[in-house]
Amino acid sequence: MFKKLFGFGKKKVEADEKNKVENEGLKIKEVEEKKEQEELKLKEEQKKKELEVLKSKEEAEEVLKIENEKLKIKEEQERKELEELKLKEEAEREELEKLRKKEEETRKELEELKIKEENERAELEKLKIEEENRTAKEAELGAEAARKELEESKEKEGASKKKGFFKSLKEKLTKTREGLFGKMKTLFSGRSVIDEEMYEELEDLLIQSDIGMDMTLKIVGELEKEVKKRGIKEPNLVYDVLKDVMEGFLIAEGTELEVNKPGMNIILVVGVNGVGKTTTIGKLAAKFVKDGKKVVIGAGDTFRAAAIEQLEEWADRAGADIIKHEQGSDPGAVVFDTLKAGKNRNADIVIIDTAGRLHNKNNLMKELEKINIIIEKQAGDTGYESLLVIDGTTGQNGLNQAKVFNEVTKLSGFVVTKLDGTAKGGIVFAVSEELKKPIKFIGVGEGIEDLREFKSKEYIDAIFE
Ligand SMILES: Nc1nc2c(ncn2[C@@H]2O[C@H](COP(=O)(O)OP(=O)(O)O)[C@@H](O)[C@H]2O)c(=O)[nH]1
Ligand SMILES: [Mg+2]
Repeated sequence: MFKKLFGFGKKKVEADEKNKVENEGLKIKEVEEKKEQEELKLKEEQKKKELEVLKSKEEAEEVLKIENEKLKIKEEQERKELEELKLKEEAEREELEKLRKKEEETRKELEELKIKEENERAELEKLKIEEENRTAKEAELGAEAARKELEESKEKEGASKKKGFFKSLKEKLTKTREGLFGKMKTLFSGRSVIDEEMYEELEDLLIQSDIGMDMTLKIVGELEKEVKKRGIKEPNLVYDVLKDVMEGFLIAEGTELEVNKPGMNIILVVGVNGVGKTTTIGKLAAKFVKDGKKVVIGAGDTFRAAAIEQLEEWADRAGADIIKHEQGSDPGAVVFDTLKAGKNRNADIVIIDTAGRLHNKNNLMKELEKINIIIEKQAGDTGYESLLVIDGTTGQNGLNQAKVFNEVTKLSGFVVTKLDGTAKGGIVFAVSEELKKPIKFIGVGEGIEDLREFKSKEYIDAIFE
């Protein structure tokens, strides 16, 4: 039993031992499990932390991204601003360039104006000197010489009366006919074919005869057309075509003076000094008196005493009355008195002489304006002739003077004088072309009969061979 007990006790001890060991193992296991759990927890903790780090990293990245975006926008804005600035700068530069150009233009204009003024001044100076020379010459000549001159021209007049009118005109225009227009005939007859060279040579000749560039080109252009149209092949036949073409360019309408209205007809004569106004008035008056008209002349050139005397001589010869004031008096008053006298004396025609000082365009304009107003008051709606006298020997210069007068007065036509003294009868064409008004008379000498009504065909016949 003891044994049994002992055995049992042994067994119990063994069991207890076993239990103890088992418990020990369980404990260890528990500790191990706890450790494991703790480790897991730690791991989780770590993971969590990592996640958090990741998250904050992501957030930081997001912030960076936004920051970048902002930066980009700012950059874009700056770029745009720069662009705008550039554009503005460009515009400013352009504006500056424009301003500079404008300045340059104004400078040039001013320069041109200065030159023009200088030229005008020189021209006026020249005219003044010319006039002074003429005045001196006139004084020198004196009354005796003037009388002699008149007698001589009376003789001439007698001689020309014996000849027919047409023959006489041809004779008077000998210089022009034998000069350039004569050369033209040789130009055509001296060649065998019609070619460009022929037309070019013709151009040169026409320009030399004072026809002017524009008119020359028109004439030659028309001639080429007409030659083709007529089928002309021989150069010497071109001369006649040229004659027709040139005639066509002369103004044929309104060449007659309108002086046959019932009542008093008024003719105002203007032009630069020395062109032949007074002489033309004398010739005109003689012609009208011969036609049975009562003529009164007004001495509107009050500038020089010699001018008044000269007109008196002409009035005497022509058989016309003259109204004059003292030298230096107001031309407007002379015009007024002349018109009054014309009315009182039942004149058919009143002719008014004027001074032609071109020293100052403004003064001339004012003086002529005043005279025009006085005449207009008298003439009313019937109108009057306003003739500009041009010296045919002065070429382009004469034409330029004519343009000035044409600007300041209402001209009805022209008188071209001294065509007997020039080989350049082409001025007649230039006048027709440039001033677009008819030539009414031409002066072909100093004699009382040396004023011819201008008929284009007669003129052409007289200057062509
Ligand atoms: N050869 C020529 N001389 C002329 C002609 N007309 C006028 N004269 C002369 O030109 C000069 C000036 O003429 P004048 O009538 O005093 O000019 P005005 O100053 O315009 O009045 C005078 O010597 C005239 O004899 C003309 O047709 N032929
Ligand atoms: Mg005169």
